[in-house]
Amino acid sequence: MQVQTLSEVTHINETPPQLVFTTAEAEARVSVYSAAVIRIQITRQPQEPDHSFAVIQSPSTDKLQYHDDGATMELSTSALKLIIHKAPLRFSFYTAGGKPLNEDDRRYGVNWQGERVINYKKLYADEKFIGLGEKTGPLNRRGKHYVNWNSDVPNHTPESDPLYETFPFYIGLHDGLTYGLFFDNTHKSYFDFGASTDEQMSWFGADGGDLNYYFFGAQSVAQIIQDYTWLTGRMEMPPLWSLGYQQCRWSYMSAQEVLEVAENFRKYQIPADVLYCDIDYMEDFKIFTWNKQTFPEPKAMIDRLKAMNFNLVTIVDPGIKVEKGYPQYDEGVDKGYFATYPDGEKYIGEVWPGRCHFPNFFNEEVCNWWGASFNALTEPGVTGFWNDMNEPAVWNQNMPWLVKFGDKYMPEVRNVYGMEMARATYEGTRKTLGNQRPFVLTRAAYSGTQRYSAVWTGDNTANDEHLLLGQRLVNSLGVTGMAMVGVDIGGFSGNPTPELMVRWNSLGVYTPMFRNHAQEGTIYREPWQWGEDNMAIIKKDIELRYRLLPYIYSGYYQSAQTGLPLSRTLAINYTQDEQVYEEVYQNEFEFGDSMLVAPVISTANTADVYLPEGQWYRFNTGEQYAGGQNYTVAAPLTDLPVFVKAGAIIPMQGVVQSTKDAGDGILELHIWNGDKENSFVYYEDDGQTYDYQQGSYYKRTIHFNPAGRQIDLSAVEGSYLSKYASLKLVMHGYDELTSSKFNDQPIVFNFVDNEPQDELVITNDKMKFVY
Ligand code: MIG
Repeated sequence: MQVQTLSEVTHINETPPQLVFTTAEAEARVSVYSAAVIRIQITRQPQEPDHSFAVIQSPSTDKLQYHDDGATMELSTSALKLIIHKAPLRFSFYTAGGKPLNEDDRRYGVNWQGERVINYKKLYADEKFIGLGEKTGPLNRRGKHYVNWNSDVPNHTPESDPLYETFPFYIGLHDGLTYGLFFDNTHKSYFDFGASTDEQMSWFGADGGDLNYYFFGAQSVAQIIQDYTWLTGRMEMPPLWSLGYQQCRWSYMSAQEVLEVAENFRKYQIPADVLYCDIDYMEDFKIFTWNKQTFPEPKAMIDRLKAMNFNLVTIVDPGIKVEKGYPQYDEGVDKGYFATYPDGEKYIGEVWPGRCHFPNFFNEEVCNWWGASFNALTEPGVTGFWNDMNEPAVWNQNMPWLVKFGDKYMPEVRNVYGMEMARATYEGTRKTLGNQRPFVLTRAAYSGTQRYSAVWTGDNTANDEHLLLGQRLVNSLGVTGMAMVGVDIGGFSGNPTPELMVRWNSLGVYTPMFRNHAQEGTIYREPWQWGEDNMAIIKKDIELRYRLLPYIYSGYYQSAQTGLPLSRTLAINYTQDEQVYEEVYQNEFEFGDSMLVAPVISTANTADVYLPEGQWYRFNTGEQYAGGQNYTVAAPLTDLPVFVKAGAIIPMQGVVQSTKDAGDGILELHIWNGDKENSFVYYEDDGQTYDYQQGSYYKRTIHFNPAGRQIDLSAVEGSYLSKYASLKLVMHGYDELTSSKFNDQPIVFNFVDNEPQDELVITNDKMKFVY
């Protein structure tokens, strides 16, 4: 094997927007994307046209600021300093103030081992690492090694690696500083945070391709996430219905069964919005078909679901059954749309339908064809599209490395196949659904997938370890830009105990996507399968999810604007607090701006929780806690430990049975007493179309000013009319409040905890309360 280490610079050339450093074996190109985002691309290949599946920005065209000091060159922006050592060529990043953030290992720097390329970095004594998306293991990934190679891993454990998705982006933390690094390379890749190097180095690399990375130098984790999602894109507003409760199963076997499930939700008055058809709705698992015996009239079924305010999501797998007369097969063969061996023979792998071909989603024409096929689903009224098996999975997992997708060999593009399928699905269904927002859910993904799809974490297991693991995966995916994430609530394989089902459902309330799903052969999981007492708890929790939707939807607006996820590991906002990385506390997360949730296993009825700095209230009891401390708190199955920050502003609504219910038209504005000012951006739109992109939204800032004993609602922006006509203020943590002023007119209040005052008519103008 030939091993090479990047050697000394022989030539430097500025070809805007790049600085190009030539060495005997390679070329290194440095470009600035923004003050805090610098790209380094080191290649031994002749320059190819620049292409990325993830990145949607281009380098800045501002003149590069640098000076040559002989042995080094210094490139600077307002946020970063990059010192380029010339002999040998090594890169060191510093803050603008000159503090070291990230430095190449001086001995090995960038190194090739055959086609494999690795970048060795200095490991700082106190350095921690978070990120990499869907990765098992602890919140702090120091001392761990990870591989990215999208894989179908049923029955994975809390240590299994790799799983289904690739997000080669991490955030490093040391000396009170923060940086991010996105290694944009779709080959099989590796991240090693000081495992097996006797604390000498951290490193990342891939089996092929360029050493191509983006360095983020913002000095807060939240800002790094914003910068990373600026570079790779943010989610759109999801359809509101997808934020309601979702009930899935492998499989509801007939239209009749689907309808019965829907009827039961309405009969028991358990709110729900979404039902799923897993693979058995198809004819012989042929994608874009319906089983004529069991789903004879899909449109009639979906019409009845619609009448009950349900949306339907159907599954699609990439494998197209080899069968003459099946239109997707015939057309795909005719037009050469499938993956092949190098001699052009079509690759065959076995999956659910038997022998299958696999669409080449790296070709736009194939994507358009795939997208148009969704007519078979959208015509009868399907609005959600679940992309499974797109790692791509084939039985035994051994798709040969020889397989080609167009001119790309499988090892080069495997990690991005699922994302491209999700993109084709999203773009196709956006066309067929007109102005309606499609809901796309994918199992395999790569950085940037947030632009097209939600993800779920694959086939988990019905036990407490997976409940906790699932939360860490959700939190970690949030760091890498995936805001819309779910886990199979209850656990996919195995049977949950009733306690686990109840507990996991209560955590589902605070999961960005709230979906209950189960493997074939397991016991039924619907809320009424658990006995009356358990059903009552499950129902109450699902009702709470619906009560919180105004807060959650506004939270998604924030995600769409900034890339900040709804479920936030405490490492995002309490980065320098050592406690948040402790094993007992590492699963805790903030849900939106104002809530903190501590996941608890089903067999415990107390929980050790850590509350970071500040003042906190228990959401359900109003009990107050001083932050910066740990507590053992009660955690009965009826009350997951959830806390709200002093000063919290949480808009809620009354219980509705689905997101399409008109409700009572009352918006509740809950405020928790505290001594710090706070504000919250409230957002609403029609929840289903793209009209919001044309200004049809309703947005206002709610401001809480405890010193002035005042609450202000700014004037409304946007042309959408709120569905709420009146407002109830609910003040928590105050003694009785009886008199106050509304828009300078005295009014009589009687609003203590959960005892709102009379309703006030909401106007679009500024509103002011003084208490
Ligand atoms: O080989 O469609 O992860 O959610 O229920 C299993 C059947 C295929 C795997 C998915 C799971 C889904 C199941 N699928």
